Amino acid sequence: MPHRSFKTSKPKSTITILPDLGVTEQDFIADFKRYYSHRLGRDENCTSPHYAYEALSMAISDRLIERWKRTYNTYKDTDCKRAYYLSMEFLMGRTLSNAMLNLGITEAVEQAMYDLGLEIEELIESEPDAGLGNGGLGRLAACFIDSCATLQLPVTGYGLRYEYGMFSQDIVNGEQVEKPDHWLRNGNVWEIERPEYTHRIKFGGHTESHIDELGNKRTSWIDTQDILAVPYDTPIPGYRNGTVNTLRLWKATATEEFNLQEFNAGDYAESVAAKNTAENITMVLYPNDANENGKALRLRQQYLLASASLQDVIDSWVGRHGNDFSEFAAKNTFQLNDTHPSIAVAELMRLLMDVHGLVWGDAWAITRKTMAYTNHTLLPEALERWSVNLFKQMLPRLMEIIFDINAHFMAEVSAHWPGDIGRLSRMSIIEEGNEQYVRMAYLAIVGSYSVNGVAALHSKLLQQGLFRDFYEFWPGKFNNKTNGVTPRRWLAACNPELAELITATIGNGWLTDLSLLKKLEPFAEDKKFRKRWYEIKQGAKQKLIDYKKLEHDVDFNVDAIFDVQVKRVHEYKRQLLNVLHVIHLYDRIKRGDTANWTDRCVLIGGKAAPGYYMAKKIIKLINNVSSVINSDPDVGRKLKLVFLPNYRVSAMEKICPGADLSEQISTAGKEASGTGNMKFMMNGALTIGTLDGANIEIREEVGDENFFLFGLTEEQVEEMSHHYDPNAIINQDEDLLRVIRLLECGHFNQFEPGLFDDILASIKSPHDPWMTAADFRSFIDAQKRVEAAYKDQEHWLKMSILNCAASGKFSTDRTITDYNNEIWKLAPVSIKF
Ligand code: B1H
Repeated sequence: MPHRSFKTSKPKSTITILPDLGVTEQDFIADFKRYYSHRLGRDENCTSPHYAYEALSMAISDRLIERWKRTYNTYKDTDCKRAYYLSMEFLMGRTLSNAMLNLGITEAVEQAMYDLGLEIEELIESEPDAGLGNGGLGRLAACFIDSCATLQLPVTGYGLRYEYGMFSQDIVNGEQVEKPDHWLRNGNVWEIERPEYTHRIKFGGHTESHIDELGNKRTSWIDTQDILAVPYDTPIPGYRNGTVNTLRLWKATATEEFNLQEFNAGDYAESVAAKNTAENITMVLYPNDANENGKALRLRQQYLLASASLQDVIDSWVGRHGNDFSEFAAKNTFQLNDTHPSIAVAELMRLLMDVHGLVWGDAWAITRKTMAYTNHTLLPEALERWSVNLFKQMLPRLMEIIFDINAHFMAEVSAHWPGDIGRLSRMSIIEEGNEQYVRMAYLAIVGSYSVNGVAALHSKLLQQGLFRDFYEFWPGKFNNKTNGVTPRRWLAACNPELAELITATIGNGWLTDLSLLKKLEPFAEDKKFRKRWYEIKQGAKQKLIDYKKLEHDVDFNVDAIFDVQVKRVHEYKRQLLNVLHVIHLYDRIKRGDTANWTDRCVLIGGKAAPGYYMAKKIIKLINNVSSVINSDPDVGRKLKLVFLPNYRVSAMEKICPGADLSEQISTAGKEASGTGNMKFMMNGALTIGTLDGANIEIREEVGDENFFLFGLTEEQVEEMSHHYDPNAIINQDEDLLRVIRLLECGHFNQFEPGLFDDILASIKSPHDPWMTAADFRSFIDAQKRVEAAYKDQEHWLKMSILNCAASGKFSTDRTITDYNNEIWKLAPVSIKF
């Protein structure tokens, strides 16, 4: 590690080179130095780049503050309609390079740091990821708030400030080992604590009712154990437009009077220790992607988010309008990111009635015009249900309100379908049985004016399947909003070379209007352009090799197809099918069947939920197959398989520019949308995929000839599930049979007998919901088409360019514009700067 000695000589340029920040390079450098030495107390003896990263981030965030305050006050003063994105997850990743890009100062800061003898890259790398999310759902929230700021929409993100984010993944002996992610260990220079907006959150206790002087029933929720929610704000700058929106994350803390009794009894240490109970609530992110877990602490988290955020919005409303809520629904809308914050429906009712004195009818009318719900999954195991008993104990007042909402709703349903008992029990928010449960999705639907899915197929399946009764009742409530990703982070920032080529070719309008990428289409025919495209892709592949070489002792081959599957590990995403293909390729090499071979490097990365047995087995399988293949001299450069440990946002920023082939191979009907598929496409990878989620729309945009389609359709999956016979399929397919035999004879687990028996059993089970065997043949054939296509480099490059050119639809700017036009209806607010 070099010593940090800052050059004192004048920078090369003395003109104002940070116009977007209204500061000269000299002033900026002076700020940086002041922070480094006076605030952080470091000098040239400090070898860690971390403090230079912090000083730089402070200098940049200083310049954001003015605009942030102006944005905040403009929204307040103009009393414009506002939206609030309620989400248990915001998977932000790193902030520094994104902030520089959106402020338009990347090159200038790079130069300034260079003049100081610092490598900007090293500083960027020393920032920890803010991993406050599991995967696609959390990253979508992060992309959404970037687009909202860029579109100048008054939208605030509300979430939780987990002390520990998504665990960090180690691979030990081929197995996943989870390590806690204490991302706040070194502080967080981007956040500002705002204790003045602290709110009190109630838990436990009981309710008491009385009739008020007007004859209305009034309820108090008393003898509660309260905790406090303290907000921490992070600025969310729009792309070079002066808007700086807010992400407000709640941290749970103990109230002052917490356990006063024990304190007075002399149990000082015990009472202070009891603070932990309160602070535990926001201690850790639950690492279950697409799986409900039913833990009481999770319900506490959900309620804290809903209650603190709603109180925040209502307090600010009352500050401007007093107790007059007649315009509240016209001026405020809440988007619920899945059912995780959907208790907000009941909490808004409680606050309006119990705290602000509205009667049921008025409160219900407001709630139903204020809430909007997005569903992100059809998987039954991910649908949230909370035990009524748990609810009653933890949140007795909320449980009463939910029963009341349900009673009103059941009356509406029976008025519409008199005597249809079956429908009543199917649609009830309360699931009856040995134990009663609250169906959170139904609560969200009943309490919202809009319900959307996240890709066309997914929204259709919601309407025809999972939410069919509700769709028949309220067809107008249902709509689709196909997901997207922000092109600032996922093209401009992560792939600057490609971004520069695009800008040099079609101008820079694409950064805020991604449909302009269409203009690249004719350049697919331009040989010089293709050559440049090729060089950039190869450069990105080389960079990826260099980055990964540190961790792996693998002899990579930059001319091989880089075949990439990175996402959470889940059976429905079928990393297993990918491995079966790799084993098949290995088998071909061993058999000598390598005529017309195309070299391939398969990269797989992703985390398994800590309690997900099969997902962890699949990781172990990938690693075992990898060590056999990579060390076999017969295989050599023809084939490599590498597991990329600790996949996260900052890893994807390095991976997606270097991918040739994007694996989107979920069982049709199971992946709601996918968003990694969009990042790869934007960066010029071709997709091999099923007709699932947003793959369908990707293929529509780019054309079938530029997409490698395979597999059963959703209808075929559904139809085949009634008579699925994987053993017959295996026995009729020589290649699959050989793969299965290799697994059965323990070829990849020579010293660990029986290790993969459960995986084999799942493939052979007639009840395998993921139908891995059914899609094997079609997958292998599609991969053969990939190999042939890759051999024709010029043609492959054309397809790569056309994929990027056709990716315009998948910008979250388009997604958010759709949310705004069809759901929120906010007017953009321009902020002078
Ligand atoms: C998605 C989740 C999810 N769908 C439960 N559902 C969670 C469910 O902590 N939990 O309990 C966390 C996450 N995540 C993903 O959302 C879909 O699988 C993707 O297909 C989709 O692209 C993404 C964004 O819409």
